[in-house]
Amino acid sequence: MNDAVVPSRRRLLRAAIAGTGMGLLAGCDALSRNAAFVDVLSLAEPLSQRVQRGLSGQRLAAEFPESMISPVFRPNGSIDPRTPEYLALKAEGFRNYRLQVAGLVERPLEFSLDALRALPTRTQVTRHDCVEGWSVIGKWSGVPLAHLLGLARLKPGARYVVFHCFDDLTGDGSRYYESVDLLDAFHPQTIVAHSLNGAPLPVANGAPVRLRIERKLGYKQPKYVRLIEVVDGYRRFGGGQGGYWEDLGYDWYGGI
Ligand SMILES: Nc1nc2c(c(=O)[nH]1)N[C@H]1C(S)=C(S)[C@@H](COP(=O)(O)O)O[C@H]1N2
Ligand SMILES: [Mo]
Repeated sequence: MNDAVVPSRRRLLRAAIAGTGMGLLAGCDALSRNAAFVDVLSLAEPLSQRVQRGLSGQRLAAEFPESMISPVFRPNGSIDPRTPEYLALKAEGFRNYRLQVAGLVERPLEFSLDALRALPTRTQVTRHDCVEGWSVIGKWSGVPLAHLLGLARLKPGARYVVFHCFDDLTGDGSRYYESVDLLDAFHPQTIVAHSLNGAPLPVANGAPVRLRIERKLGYKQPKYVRLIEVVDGYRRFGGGQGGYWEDLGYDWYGGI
């Protein structure tokens, strides 16, 4: 694959920003002209990832009729986090939960659950594919991540978004985390989900808030999200590979 894919991917990102309404927000025209931001598309990437992106661009994941929703959205990984900070929030019905948006942003933000629910909402019925070999279909509602990032306004140098979670899956004091590039962060089906099948997220599926990044495999759908951090690189987090399972050898791109 030669660099010929890069210009078309730049166009896709501009289209993605326009499609999410970002173009209407103050500062966003400047953002889309910002070389560092657009430069996310020319990152050195593994060949497979460039081929996949080159072929599919901002293609949407399939969405399904409500009649196909699975009776139970099978939970996996952490299903009942026991870290002290999570237990304290859960004990209060998440009333004191605040989702933080920070890092390379002009305006760091915090949202209560009520504040998140009052923001523009996208609902999508999608299939979740775990690498263990099972799939389930669920209806998710939440705030497009593009909207939150538009409110926070990216600073020059922003290239990735890291999601920090409350749970300690291994039990060694570390916390689950994940990351995506800006193209996936601004994808129209990337939402900060607060509802599953029309009800608040159950604890097993990531209460109070999880990401849905619909073009990605299950392990790239972080649950129990505490902080959304905009960064210039993800090497300094965890084991340096961009996510909990990536640190154990899984592919960072994790596309489907
Ligand atoms: N914080 C956190 N997020 C996580 C996990 C986890 O253990 N902790 N497991 C991942 C994996 S491997 C899968 S398949 C899905 C499971 O989501 P579900 O429990 O809603 O089915 O969450 C992903 N996100
Ligand atoms: Mo998974």
